[in-house]
Amino acid sequence: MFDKILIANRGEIAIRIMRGCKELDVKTAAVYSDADKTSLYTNYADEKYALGNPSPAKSYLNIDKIIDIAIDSGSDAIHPGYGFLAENPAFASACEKNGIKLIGPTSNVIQEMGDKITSKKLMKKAGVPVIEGTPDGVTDIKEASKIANKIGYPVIVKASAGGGGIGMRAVYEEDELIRAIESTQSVASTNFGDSTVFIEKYLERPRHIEFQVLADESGNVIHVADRECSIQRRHQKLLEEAPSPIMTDELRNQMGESAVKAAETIGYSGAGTIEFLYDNGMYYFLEMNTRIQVEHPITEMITNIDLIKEQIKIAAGRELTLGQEDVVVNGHAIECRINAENPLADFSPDPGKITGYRSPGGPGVRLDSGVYMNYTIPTFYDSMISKLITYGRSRNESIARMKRALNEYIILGVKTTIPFHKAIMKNENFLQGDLHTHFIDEHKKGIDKEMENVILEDLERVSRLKSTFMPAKKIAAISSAVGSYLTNAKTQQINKKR
Ligand code: MV4
Repeated sequence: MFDKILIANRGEIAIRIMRGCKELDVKTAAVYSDADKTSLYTNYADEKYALGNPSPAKSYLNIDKIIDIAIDSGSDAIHPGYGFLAENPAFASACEKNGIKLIGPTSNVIQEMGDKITSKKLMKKAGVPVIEGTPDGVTDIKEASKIANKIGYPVIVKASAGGGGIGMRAVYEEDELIRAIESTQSVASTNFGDSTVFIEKYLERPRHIEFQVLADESGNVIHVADRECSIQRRHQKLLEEAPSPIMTDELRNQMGESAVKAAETIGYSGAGTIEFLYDNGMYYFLEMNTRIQVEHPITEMITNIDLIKEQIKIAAGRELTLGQEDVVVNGHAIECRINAENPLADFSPDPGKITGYRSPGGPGVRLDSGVYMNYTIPTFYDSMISKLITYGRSRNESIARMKRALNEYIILGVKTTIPFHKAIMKNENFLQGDLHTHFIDEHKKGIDKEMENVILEDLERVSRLKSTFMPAKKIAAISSAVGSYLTNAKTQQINKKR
């Protein structure tokens, strides 16, 4: 086992990784930028090292600096978490060159999976279902038109490099094809320095279902079940659940077998995720993520497997002690991402000081967070405050617990996505498990209306506190904090009602 692991990340995931290290009796080293001097995670580490300048490029993305710190601190491994240097082949190769074990796959595997054309080819060859489309990049418009006609419209033009749906364009008729190709090429070129694009059949309302895999360095591969991640906004996940509401044992065996094949065929090692689009009874490989993901806790809850500890043990060269038969799905888990954003103003970020904080608890509630009362959320990084995870024996129980936990959760000083999640918990389509990747767009009106209702309910709850223990001044402050989500017009309407 490693003696010391450097955690090349910040916030809740740094804490989550350190928790795994503690349980394995491995020492930890944290890195922090000037903006993270007061961040909670640095206190969980045995040692901490300054990165200086808060800009991501100069701190958490600074490969040379992080490698130097790993060497100077005597760390024998680096855990990259998610984002930042996770999935950066240059970073993986720098670790390899310096004899530091990166907790993740090899640089070569990261590179191959980062290129969508390459990964799709590898999967097709391995017999994993892929969406019909051009096998290579398209440059010739005539050729592209011919293929698009053969596939049948709508088609989608995607960039081979990068990810996160950047530049991709759905095309409904031949007339639009040229412009879509040119636009995707141009966006891909600016963003990734690679203008290669490809075309495939466009699925209009698919579900996003992903499989967790674990692979050791001896070639043993298992899948650790599925997650449903269809509720996204501009390719940012907001809420995930495990298992998918549509999952059956049969479908899980089938998709799980494809996921295992996918990992096997590329010689994967570590924890990874195989993303699929599910449409009309069929599923197709979309992308592979070669990192631990934000939403890993829901898988941990339903399988009782500690994915972080498994990652570390695999990187230390141990063989998996879990066989496929040891992965038993039990119950249901939901994760709500609590971000400092105003969900009633296009999810615009609202970083700042947390002036009031009370976290939820009780049966089936897990909260992975990196914040505390009076903490100021820096403006330099993502706006996630915490991940609220609830577990139940059934989907309904996990939903009931999520509703309760969201109502217990008090965050003052910044606007959060809590009202959004409360609205989702009441949405009839969500309750039915009727989900797809355009869920939020399609139900925006209803969700917005429901958010206004829950904010009104919160105001009522605050006003009821008056008769119990809180001074009037405090009540007024909370009341105005809750009301600040709404537009001025709406607030006036509420004030009249009160
Ligand atoms: C698609 C698709 C429909 N048909 N490909 C979005 C991100 C990128 N990784 C791939 N994406 C999509 N690819 C075909 N052929 C729909 C999406 C998509 C999506 C996928 C997963 C989760 C959320 C999404 C939201 C919008 C579009």
